[in-house]
Amino acid sequence: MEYPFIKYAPLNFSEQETIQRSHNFYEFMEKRRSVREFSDKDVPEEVIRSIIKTASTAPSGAHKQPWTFCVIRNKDLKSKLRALAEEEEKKNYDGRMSERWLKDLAPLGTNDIKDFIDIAPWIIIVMKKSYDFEPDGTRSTNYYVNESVGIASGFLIAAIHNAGLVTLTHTPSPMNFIAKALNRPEIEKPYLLLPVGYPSDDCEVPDLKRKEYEEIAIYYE
Ligand code: IYR
Repeated sequence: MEYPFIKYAPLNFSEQETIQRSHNFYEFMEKRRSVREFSDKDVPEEVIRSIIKTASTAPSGAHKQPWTFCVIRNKDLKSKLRALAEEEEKKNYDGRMSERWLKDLAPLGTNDIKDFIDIAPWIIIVMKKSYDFEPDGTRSTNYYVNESVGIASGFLIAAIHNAGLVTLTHTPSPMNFIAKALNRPEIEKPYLLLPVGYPSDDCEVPDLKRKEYEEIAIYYE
């Protein structure tokens, strides 16, 4: 693929605006929480479209955009995915996860019941494509696939929060059952399952604290 180069249109905020916007965005993102208790209140399809389009603005290795977003609202398919996810998670919680892992998860109150897959109006499955096919059928390579799809997922989560909705980065593992249930081609592997919707009225989240700035940033002279 050859691209002509075009002039980049800078946003040109004043320094004051830059400072203000960086504060405002932080304050807004700081309110995001992973939620496990969903309402069945519907969300327009238009919203799903724009959040996925936002995710797909993410940078990717050699601009290969190595992702597919599977969008599910069919109740039977959601129930099927929930049953399969719970089957795997039961094995995880009943022995596949180490004692230490279970101990680390205990304060978060997670378990093998994944009712949010049934309840949330939409499920988005982020798929990663380790390789691809050109329109002429020749095989092409993707690069930094985990990094690229991770960044796109971050954009997606931010877009969900921006719309006033909630999600959970659910990783029922192993996740092969999802590709099978959704009839996806061999080139795609499930990366994340995100329920998207509103929190339930009585939704609670653990009162966790985020690391202090001094713990996460190191400056060099
Ligand atoms: N996949 C399991 C377990 C789990 C693992 C981590 I690391 C979490 O932060 C939360 C859950 C589950 O979804 O329950």
